[in-house]
Amino acid sequence: MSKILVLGSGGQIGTELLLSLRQLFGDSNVIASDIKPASPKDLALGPYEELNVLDKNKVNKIIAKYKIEQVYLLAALLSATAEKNPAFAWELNMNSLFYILDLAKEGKIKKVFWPSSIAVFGPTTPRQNTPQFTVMEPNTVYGISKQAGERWCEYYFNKYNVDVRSIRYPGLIGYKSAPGGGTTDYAVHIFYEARKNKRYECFLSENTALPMMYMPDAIRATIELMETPAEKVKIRSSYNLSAMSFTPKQIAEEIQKHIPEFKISYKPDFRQQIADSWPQSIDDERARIDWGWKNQYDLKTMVEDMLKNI
Ligand code: AKB
Repeated sequence: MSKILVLGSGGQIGTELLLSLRQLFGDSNVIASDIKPASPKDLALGPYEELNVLDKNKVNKIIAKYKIEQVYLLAALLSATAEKNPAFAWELNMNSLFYILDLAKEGKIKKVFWPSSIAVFGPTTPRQNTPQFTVMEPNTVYGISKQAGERWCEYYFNKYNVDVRSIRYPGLIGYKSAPGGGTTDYAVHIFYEARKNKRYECFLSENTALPMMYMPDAIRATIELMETPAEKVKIRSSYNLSAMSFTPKQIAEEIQKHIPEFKISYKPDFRQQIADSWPQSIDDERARIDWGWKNQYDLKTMVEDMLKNI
């Protein structure tokens, strides 16, 4: 059985991806790793390595120790946090990618997953139904690192035959893990505040439309892409992926159908400018054609499921 390493397994995507991978491939075949020390629960659930992805020697040792064949590299600073610490965001987001791509180039790993984002697009990109191939001039540190990362992934595939696969995630919404440092995080916080306090002050303005996806769809897409035969994965930079698009006002209205007393107010901060530079909706035809991607959740079904579970 091929061994899998999840780097950043304590993060928003990592937490849920780890659960799904272990369900599919067995607890002992999926190694969790995060910069955070293991909790007793982490240790009880399966192999866990405390690891800073910038510690190249330790990354090497863990890959050799478990004879890892596949790596999901999820450790990164997201858009809002990256703006506060540009140099570190660049170091973390880029160097970790190089370490893993180089290990794959040397034949020490067979397959790599690396997450990109809608942040690769910028203010000069067409914002509606943004195509797979289009103008890309990101103006955030996070977006620049993701765009550069995409170019390097494609380069390593073309030059060294590295089997690297990637998705441009939209904003992700789930209840099993907390988001951290993203511009789209409001769409998760809103649920907790709606339940607890019946009100939410949103850091984006009411009509800011952004592409979003429910976490079960995002996790399924990730594993489906990784399990697709290599010859079908035609895009080695990163795939556009889409499920739904909504504004803070629209998600609040959907929540009000279940919690009528819920109130939303708006106080845009620096994240508004980031959101304004991103697409409002995404064309993901290539993912649908190449590896059969299809979302299951829309705004209505996502809100129902979130409120059932939080
Ligand atoms: C963020 O808001 O930074 C992320 C993303 C869209 O990549 N959720």
